[in-house]
Order: sequence, then C-alpha cells, then structure tokens
Amino acid sequence: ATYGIVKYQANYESVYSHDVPDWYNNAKFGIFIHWGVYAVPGWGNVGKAEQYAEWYWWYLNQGPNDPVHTYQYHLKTYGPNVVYDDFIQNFTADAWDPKEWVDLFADAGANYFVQVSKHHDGYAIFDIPENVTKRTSVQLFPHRNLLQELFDASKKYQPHLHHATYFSLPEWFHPDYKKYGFGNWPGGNATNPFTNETLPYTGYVPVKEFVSELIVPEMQTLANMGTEIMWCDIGGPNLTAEWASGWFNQAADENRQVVMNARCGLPGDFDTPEYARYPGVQVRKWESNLGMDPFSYGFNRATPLASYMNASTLVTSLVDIVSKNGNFLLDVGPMANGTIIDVEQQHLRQAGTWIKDHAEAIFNTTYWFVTPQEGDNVRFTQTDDAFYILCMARPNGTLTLESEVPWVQGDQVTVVGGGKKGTVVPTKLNSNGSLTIDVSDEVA
Ligand code: FUL
Repeated sequence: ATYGIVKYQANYESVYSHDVPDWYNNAKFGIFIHWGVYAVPGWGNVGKAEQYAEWYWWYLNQGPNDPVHTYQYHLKTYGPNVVYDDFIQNFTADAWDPKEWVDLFADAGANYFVQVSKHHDGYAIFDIPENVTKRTSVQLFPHRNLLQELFDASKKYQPHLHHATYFSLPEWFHPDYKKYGFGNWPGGNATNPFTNETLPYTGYVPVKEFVSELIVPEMQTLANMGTEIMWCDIGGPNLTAEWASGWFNQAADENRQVVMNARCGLPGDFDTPEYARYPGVQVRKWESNLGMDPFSYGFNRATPLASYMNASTLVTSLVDIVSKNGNFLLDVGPMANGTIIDVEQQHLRQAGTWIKDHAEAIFNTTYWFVTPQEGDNVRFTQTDDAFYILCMARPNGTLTLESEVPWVQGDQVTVVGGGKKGTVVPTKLNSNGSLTIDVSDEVA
C-alpha cells in the first residue's frame, strides 16, 4: 500500500520493513531453472551418496576419497586432462527456444520463474560490464545474453508470468573471494585434481573488493534488467542493505513491486526451505524449493526417469504448501543445448491441467489458521467470499471434517473443477460439530 511513498534507507531496519508484494503472495507456483555450464557434464551421484549435479566442479575438486565419486566419474568419462572450464565451449544452447520454455511454464500454471543467473561456478548468463567479469555467456559461450532472451520471451505472458533471478553471492574459485575466508569456500585458483596443477582463470577479472566491485554491480545489473525477485544464495559478505534499499526505491519509482529472499545476507521478505517444507502454517511468507529430480536442481543424466516428480505429487505438494502460506518453486534442470527433458515437460503440463481447472482454490487465496494433522486428507484455503476444502486423495463417498471450518446453516458447498464443476453437494452439520459432505456422485 505504501509503494511510491516510502523511501528505503541503507540499513537493516529499513530494508526489513519492506512488505511482500501481493502479486508474490498470490502467485503460489513458480518454476526454478538451474541452467549453466554444469549442465554439460550434467552428472551427480544418485542413491546413498546422492549429490546436486550443479555442484560437479566442487565435488570434482574434492579428489579420489570423496564419497560422491565425481572424481572417478570424471576420470572415466573425460580423462585427467579435461577440466571444468573446458565444458564452457559445450554450453551451446543450440536447441534452445526461450519461447518454448515460457509456453511450458504457462501451460504448467506457473505465475513466475526464477532463472539461475550465476551459480557458485561464477559463470553468469547475462551481460555484465567487462571491468567486473568476462566469465559470462556473452563474452564466452554461447556468446548470447541468455537471461535477457528469456526475459524478452516472457513478455508474451506478462503481467501474469513474473520474471526473476537466482544469484549466488560467493563463487567457489574466484581469485578475489579468497580473502573473505567465508565458510569452507576457498576462492583462489582451482586445481586439476588429477595432476594437482593450478588452473588458469577463465574470464575472471581481478577486483580489489569482491563485494563492492563484483557482487553489487552484478546485482545492480539484474535490477536494471527488471528482475522481480532477487533470489540470492549463500549470503556471506554482502552490502545488501545498501543495494536493496536502492533497488526497492528504484522499483517503487517505476511503480513495480519486487521481493527479496532470505539468502542475501539479511532476513529478506520470505524464507526458503530447500528440499523441505514447513509442517504447518508459517505466518511469515515462505517458499519451498526443490527439483523435479529427486535430488538435483541441475540436469543429472544419472537420475532414473521414473524417479522424476509426477503430476499428482506436484499437485498435492502445491496444495499442501499453499494451505500453509507458502509458495512452491519447482525446479527443472535443462540440458546444455537448452532442452527440458520430456518427462519434466509431460508432468508439468499434466499438473497444469489440474491446476488451471482448480485455479480459484489455489491462486489469490490465503491460508486458514487450522493446520490439518499430518496424514489428514484435506487442506484449506480461503478468499474473502469462499472457503476451499482441497482433498489430497479421492474421498470415499463422504467427507467428514472434524476440524473447525467456517460453515453455517445455509452455506452451499459446490464442486470447483472437473466435469461436475459448480454442482452443489449435500452437506450436513452433525450434532458433535463435525461437517459431513456427501461427494459420492460428484468427484470427477
Ligand atoms: C543451494 C545451492 O547450493 C544449490 O546448488 C541450489 O542452487 C539451491 C537452490 O541452493 O544453496
């Protein structure tokens, strides 16, 4: 309500006072896209030593004793003389049509997407001033501003499909990250783990201050491109209060509403459980993120096709998350040529059919304060004039709700989607306060 009036200042409290925009609260379902050089090897261990495929370079550098065995896989597949940066030339995007991607996201019923603009390998897929870095898809392969192309293609679905970016603050092997000594991320040159030789840098430009001369200008470039969510990763050394206050003011001046996650080094506007979700309602906005792959964001050729998330898990996950005040950010990992594998496309489209058919019970809703118990078959959402009961599995004849729901004599219960849409179903309030809804004929 305050957009265009409040001026944010470069301090914690001011940035913390920022509100989650309505569009983000109402959007509920987004597509996450991990697409970068790591898609070229596109491999991560599965099974007991499962690992994110986009972490390939990191695990490769852990050497022969690492339980995830990227070292052994690499040696067998490429030999000891191929290093991670050799994959850059094979990041071709040569089968990529960004229009097909946005059509898919729209068909899936998603209302936003979050494209990885730069992951921990420091390879950016957007255009950055050359005094900051040349380690980009514009300067190197495939010599295209992929992020801009995707943003442009998404205009077809504006304003419904919001365009946003993931951004890793630290980089594993940036020469000038070293001095921060953050966590176990070393900075400095990577080595070839087979020969122990120190590797030359590809595209890195030396900077004096990694945060002010690299992180901030890169984030500002994303802001100038109009990103609507700054989905940071890792946090660590940052100037986020300084940067975000400017970004919030800039957006307000342009009459746009933007939102920042909790991984920019500040609490931000929403929390981001990863391959996880909260068991009950959390009043602070949150967003669950995970891959359609059972344990990778980036494309993983080792993953059995049968283990990708199917449409019914997708739908029940979305319903569960939305009923608890969350959004669902579901990841696809395209291949290096830009192809999203068939199994992901099919399941997204199949889920999208259901989602669109039941849109009124999902989008533009809020949560109901009663969290159903684990294992319960129902979830609740509401709007100003309707209360929705969503079943996680087909009810058997009648549905009896023990939980307190806001039903009074005379209220009608109708079917939301499917062939019986709009049908009124018999409902009765029992003497013990429970509500019985007879759906024996009506559930399509
Ligand atoms: C994590 C990263 O390390 C993963 O690779 C992935 O990007 C996930 C969304 O965030 O922190």
